Amino acid sequence: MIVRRLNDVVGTERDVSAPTWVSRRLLLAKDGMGFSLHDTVLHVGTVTEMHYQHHLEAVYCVAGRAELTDLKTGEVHEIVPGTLYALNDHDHHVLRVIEEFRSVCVFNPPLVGPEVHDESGVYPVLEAQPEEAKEASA
Ligand code: 9YT
Repeated sequence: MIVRRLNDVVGTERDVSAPTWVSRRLLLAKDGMGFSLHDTVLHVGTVTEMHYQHHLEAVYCVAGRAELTDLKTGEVHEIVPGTLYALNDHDHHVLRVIEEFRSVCVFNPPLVGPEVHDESGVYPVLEAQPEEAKEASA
């Protein structure tokens, strides 16, 4: 069983930042769950374009407010606490944050750890390194 707290993760290699967000990766590929789970905050006033071509992602908003635009259809959704959106078709989308936006994000396949968006809003597919190999190279 894994019991892990946000405080255990903050300031470690599981705490990953990009210009518009910070993602605390509570579960990663190496935890063996088949998905990763993040506590992610997007900063107020930011606009983030994303296109997860290699991953499926579900985002459950727990605080704040954002406007989500589906860049294929032009459809716009208000995302507030209690709202889930699932990118079940690798949907190209943009999130405009109106109030600091906090969410629980789940990725399949799981992130390995350090992924951030490239210039097209894509996350790369990284190979998970077995724990023993990492210890040996440290
Ligand atoms: C809501 C969203 O997708 N934010 C970007 C960061 C990403 N979800 C992550 O790695 O936690």
